[in-house]
Amino acid sequence: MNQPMDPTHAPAHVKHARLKAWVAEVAALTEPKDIVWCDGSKEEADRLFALMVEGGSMIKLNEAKRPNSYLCLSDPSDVARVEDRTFVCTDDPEEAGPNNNWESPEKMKETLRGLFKGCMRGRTLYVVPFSMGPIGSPIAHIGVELSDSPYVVVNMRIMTRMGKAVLEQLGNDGEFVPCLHSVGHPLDAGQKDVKWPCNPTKYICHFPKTREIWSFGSGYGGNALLGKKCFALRIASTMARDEGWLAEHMLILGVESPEGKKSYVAAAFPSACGKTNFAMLIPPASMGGWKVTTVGDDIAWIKPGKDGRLYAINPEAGFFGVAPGTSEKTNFNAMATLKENIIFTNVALTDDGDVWWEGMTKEAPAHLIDWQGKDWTPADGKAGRKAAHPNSRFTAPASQCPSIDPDWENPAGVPISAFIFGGRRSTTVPLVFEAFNWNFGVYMAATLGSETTAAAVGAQGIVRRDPMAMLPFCGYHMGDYFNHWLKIGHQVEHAPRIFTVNWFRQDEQGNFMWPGFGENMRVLKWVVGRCSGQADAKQTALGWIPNFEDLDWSGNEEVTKAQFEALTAVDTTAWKEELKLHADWFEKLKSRLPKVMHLKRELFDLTLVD
Ligand code: TSX
Ligand code: MN
Repeated sequence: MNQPMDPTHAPAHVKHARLKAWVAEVAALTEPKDIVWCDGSKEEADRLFALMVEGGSMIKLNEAKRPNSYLCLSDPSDVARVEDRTFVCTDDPEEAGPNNNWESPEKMKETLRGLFKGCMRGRTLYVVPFSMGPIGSPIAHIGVELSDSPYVVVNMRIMTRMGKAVLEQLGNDGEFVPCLHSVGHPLDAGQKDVKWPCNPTKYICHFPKTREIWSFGSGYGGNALLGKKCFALRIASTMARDEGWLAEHMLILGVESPEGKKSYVAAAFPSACGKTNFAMLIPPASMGGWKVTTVGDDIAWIKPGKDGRLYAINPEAGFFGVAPGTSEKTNFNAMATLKENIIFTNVALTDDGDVWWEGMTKEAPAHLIDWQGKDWTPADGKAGRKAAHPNSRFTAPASQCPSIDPDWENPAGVPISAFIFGGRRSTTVPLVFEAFNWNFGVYMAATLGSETTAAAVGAQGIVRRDPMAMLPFCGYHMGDYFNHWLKIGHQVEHAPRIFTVNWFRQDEQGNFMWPGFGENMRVLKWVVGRCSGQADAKQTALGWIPNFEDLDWSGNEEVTKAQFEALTAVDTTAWKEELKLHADWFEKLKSRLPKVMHLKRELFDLTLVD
């Protein structure tokens, strides 16, 4: 007897009825010409790269200079996440909070069904099963992305654990987050494809109650690689709230002492603070064998362990990093990671088939093809035209990073000793301080701010509040999120200590007062020293601040004691002004702001005396 034809084209080994039913439903809606279930193999990726090279949407780089690597140039209209087109769809708008765009799930689904109707005509629908975190880890979760973009497939293969092994883990009835994506550019019979298909109408939509993601119209980054910001942060943050864990916009790094004692810290920084550089920091050799290892550069999933500590995994398997500014000087380990098996997006192409971006080398090559496919020379650079887009990216396997931690794929995660919150602040915020207690640490994180990088010398940017660096990524009301943080700290027996750092304090002339980069190891050593009771500090209104003698200065040639005093000074007048800004900020979240936040602010104000 003939079997009825499976409309999903699922391989015989796929027995997950719910998954197959969903794929069939999406295929009926979007009308693709074909359905391909991705196995995650190298052969599959090679086929897709060949397809994209043939279609003109990818350039294969010089095999001798950059083996197995590709360059992709996007449409100039599709170069970044679209925050104004990003929605959290809850029954009650108050649940989404002032930090999210809101629409009702019913109304949004209706709009989206209209847009997705027939949107994959003439294209292949790829079924991309992926695990956020090591497959089978108790901290990991699975998603399945349905996308009509082969660019998404090859990026997801680097950024997540993707393919057959994930389907096996899912079994017949495993839980997964359905992630539906289309570039929104159907091809009618005979119609030629464009290099970067997308749609001027864009919607990046999250449905926390049903744990679904629908993304339409963009092929770029966090709009399209749905495991990252959409799942691992926006959906996962609501899962974490409901289940008692944390999904954070944090790097995870290991600090190893010369004696081999290992500690792990997780750190949150708003954009343009050098988060990936910090995750891959190389300590000064003069510090005598201190080492930093990388667990992750962007996202941490953190769950309480049986021993009362918090354990973190990096849910990702790759780095989707900003290219401009990355050099052997600023991030040697990143440059080493980028040697092969890389997808570059919107950087410039050199005449010998390699890549270049602003800040990669001191001198630009004499000729380039810029990110828009046009000829570029250093004269264009001087006239202000960038060769690489400022948000151009590399997609790189984490396993290739020289500083990758031996336990980066440990399914149990790594124990976190400290949380670090940092922003770009030219004034007011000292180099480093430790909060007196958990609640005060949460207050500091909730009021975290960063300055927009000002063009003029000495000019101060405006401070944008970005609590826990989560403002664009928290899938629910920020006030509830602060409350969740307060709760977690009191639920776990050994909560991490909380620190604030600022690498960007400036003197009156507008010079950075701290050398930063590898020198940040001196601060990091003090942080882990505090956690193990081995580092001293003085008490201030802000919290515990190191005395000059409390940092390891071996080999230091840059920072004098006087400079350090200025770097760590608590400017009472500036903090009085800062607290007024905190009050303005809290006003925006007042409907759900925990009372503890107000109380901490008032207490802080009373403590600030000259
Ligand atoms: O990434 C940075 N880090 C963290 C590194 C582990 N950057 C780059 C930020 C842009 C994304 C920094 N920039 C850091 C820093 O610690 N500090 C600064 C500021 C700074 C810039 C240049 C110098 C010193 C400080 N010095 C010279 O250029 C010689
Ligand atoms: Mn990020």
